Amino acid sequence: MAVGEGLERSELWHRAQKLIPGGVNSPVRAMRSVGIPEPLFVKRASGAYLETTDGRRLLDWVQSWGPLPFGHADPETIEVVRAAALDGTTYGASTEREVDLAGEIADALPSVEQVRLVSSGTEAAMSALRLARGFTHRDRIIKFAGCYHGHADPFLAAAGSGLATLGIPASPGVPSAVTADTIIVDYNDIDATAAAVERYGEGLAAIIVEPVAGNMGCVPPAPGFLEALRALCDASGALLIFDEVITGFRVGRSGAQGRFGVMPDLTILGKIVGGGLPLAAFGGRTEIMGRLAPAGDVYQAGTLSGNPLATAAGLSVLRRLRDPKVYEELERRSARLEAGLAPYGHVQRVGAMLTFFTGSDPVTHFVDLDTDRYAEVFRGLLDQGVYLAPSQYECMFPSLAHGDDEIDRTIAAVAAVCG
Ligand code: HOZ
Repeated sequence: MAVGEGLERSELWHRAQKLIPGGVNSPVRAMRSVGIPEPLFVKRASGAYLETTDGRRLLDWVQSWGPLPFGHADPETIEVVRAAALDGTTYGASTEREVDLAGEIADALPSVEQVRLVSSGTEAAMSALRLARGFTHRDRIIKFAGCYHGHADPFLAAAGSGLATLGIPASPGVPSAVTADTIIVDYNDIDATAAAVERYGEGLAAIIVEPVAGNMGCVPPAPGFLEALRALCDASGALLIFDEVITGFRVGRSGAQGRFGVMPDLTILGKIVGGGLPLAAFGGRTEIMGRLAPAGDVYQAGTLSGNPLATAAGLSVLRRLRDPKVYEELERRSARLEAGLAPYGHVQRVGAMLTFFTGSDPVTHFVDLDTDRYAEVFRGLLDQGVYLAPSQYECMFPSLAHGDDEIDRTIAAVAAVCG
């Protein structure tokens, strides 16, 4: 069936547009920017594949934007979630699994001593920033153009992901006074960051960064960039915040901080820590985290925080990620994909996250990408049953469910479309 056909899908889309703004519950799901008027509606998913309501089986490289190192409907995750649900879906009170999950995170991430669990990456980023401001008694932050830290007000300036895709430089509804304290610098530009710290350093609460950018396409940190941020924070008294929502447990068990050997003061986590259920976290040294209420006076809370189903899923996944063979295999498969795609564009990869750029130039910071060409390639691949993110500003997320067959089939499809 050709892309866009299917009565059920059109009916659904019609209804969705009436009932849901723009027809979608998160802007990155819309496909207009790749020239497809109606987004896919997913019926079910398993392993590396999605099945849509109009009966298509798609080889899925989006994988819910990153939380699934073992692929969709991973049997062990399903089993622990089912078992957890039988004991109740939420208590609004403490559980043993929350403590175990915090322990698993602290054990994996070298910079983290204490963890607070929340429900989304946006919430984690927003809370980490409040904590950094409360701890330092300062307001300003430096953020990098093209990095995306969820949709809380202070971060909606020159943000990547859906804002880059839709060309929304700054969102109405965000008070200008809030973003006035957000200083924007180009990713990987050490001199510009140093100049910003020089200028605003006294009032600087934090530098926040995706240690591998995943929301302007996959953009690795230049050699020395993360180290320079660490040194600038140390010199100015600002906190260094790594947003590891995408990189955490993906580019290695110890995240980007372990992979690149640079320790932040605070770490934001999401996606994989929840094993595919809504859970995120932020953590750091006890000295800083201890300022959170009720231990301290920086307020942060959540009814569903540490949800028993989500902690069950997260624990099941994180415990299996203790096995180094998982990362060796993710690395091998991702490298195979990278090598196969490289002749047809420009591939940037760190561990199991990569972007196939349809242009040929290396991407080192946020730039306007050739979205028209990407849209053509996206549609060509979808016609062949291969589903990439509906935006050039996002990543592909290999999992252990993507075997060599899936990888080779994708390379062949790209060769047919781009060759
Ligand atoms: N980080 C994800 C996309 N880059 C977020 C998914 C969403 O916004 O729905």
